Amino acid sequence: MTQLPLSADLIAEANARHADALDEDYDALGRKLARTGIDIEAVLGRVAGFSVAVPSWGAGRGGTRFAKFPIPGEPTNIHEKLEDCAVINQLSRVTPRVSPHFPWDKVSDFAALREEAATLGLGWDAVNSNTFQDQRGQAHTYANGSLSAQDAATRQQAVEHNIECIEIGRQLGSTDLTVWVGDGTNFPGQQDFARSLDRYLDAASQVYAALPDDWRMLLEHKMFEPAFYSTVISDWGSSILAAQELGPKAKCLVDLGHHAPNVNIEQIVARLHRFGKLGGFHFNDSKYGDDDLDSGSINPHQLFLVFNELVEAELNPRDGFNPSYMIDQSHNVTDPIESMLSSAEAITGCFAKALLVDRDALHAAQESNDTMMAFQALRRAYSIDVAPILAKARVAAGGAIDVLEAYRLSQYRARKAQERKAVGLGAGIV
Ligand SMILES: [Mn+2]
Repeated sequence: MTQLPLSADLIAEANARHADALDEDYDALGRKLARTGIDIEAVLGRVAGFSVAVPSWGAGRGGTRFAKFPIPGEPTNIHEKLEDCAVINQLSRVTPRVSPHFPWDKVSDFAALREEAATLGLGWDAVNSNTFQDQRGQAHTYANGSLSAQDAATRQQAVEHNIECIEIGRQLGSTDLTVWVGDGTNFPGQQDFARSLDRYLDAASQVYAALPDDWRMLLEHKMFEPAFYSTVISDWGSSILAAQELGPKAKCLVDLGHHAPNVNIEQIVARLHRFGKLGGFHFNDSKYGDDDLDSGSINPHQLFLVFNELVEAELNPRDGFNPSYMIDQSHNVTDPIESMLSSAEAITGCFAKALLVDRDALHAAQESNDTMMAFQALRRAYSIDVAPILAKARVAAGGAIDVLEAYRLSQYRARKAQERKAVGLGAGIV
């Protein structure tokens, strides 16, 4: 029996106030799309089938390297985080899975945690290991790296932690392990580039060997931070080389914020897919070199172009196409639930716009070197307001027409501020 956190009546009452306007907008959009041969109901069906996971850590207020400013009612453990994730999914109906992080989300009974999530209408996405910080009681420090550390016992500890994450994931019903290591250097000469990668590959292959048959190991690259001179898995080149060496179950995970500014990420998506190595995607946005801002808040056109490649990839599957989509942001100045509601809508909206691209026209223009018409095929889709399709999909699934309005009407955060213990101050993480 599912027990969702918000009152269904409250959502229904809020929706009733917008229902007529939504019908009007949806019908008008349907007529507009029909003129170009697009069946809005078919698009609605695809949007209804779309989903993106939310990270458990995203439910709390993030922080910068300098400070974290908690808000009253913030979750302080995995149970409270799940409840918040359930609110996001109840309103948006597009975030039915949570991606946990260990050891942060560790509990004594994972079967019970799986059940708890199911009661809230949630499943589990990729499990994330953490070898970028030391935990209390840990035998060996990660100060000089984890899977690539010079010290063999430290590497072994990092391998064992990843294998433990796989075991936890099996209990939760996950089938992906996401591995991101902060390993790298802050000074030229600090480490040998080749030997540190050798050590990483050797340790990662031990993790790979522990993967169940139906699991994937998603390698997440990041250009810099916490290491500021060099990072072991710094870019998609290092990532795909490592994934190819590890084996078919190893795939690359692209995090939008983990590249140099202005890098053509949509082309990276196409490249990784071409070689059957695109395993997952982390959504966020950035202005400079961060990976923290809300999806689509800075460069929504880039998000659309990424989805254009993802839809193209879906139509041309090579070695299968089943990427794991997740929001990965740090909410420093907003209520995390509101940020993830807004981001889920931005992400789904770009997916919907990518579906509206006239692929035949695009491909014909490409084949005949008609540059302007190829570009216009994308431009036309990008300029369409797909909000009525998204809202219709949400309502049909029990969600809200206006997710932020319904959330604020629910007074959820104020209620949690009364129930939950306060979060301590301190520096943030990632
Ligand atoms: Mn990420």
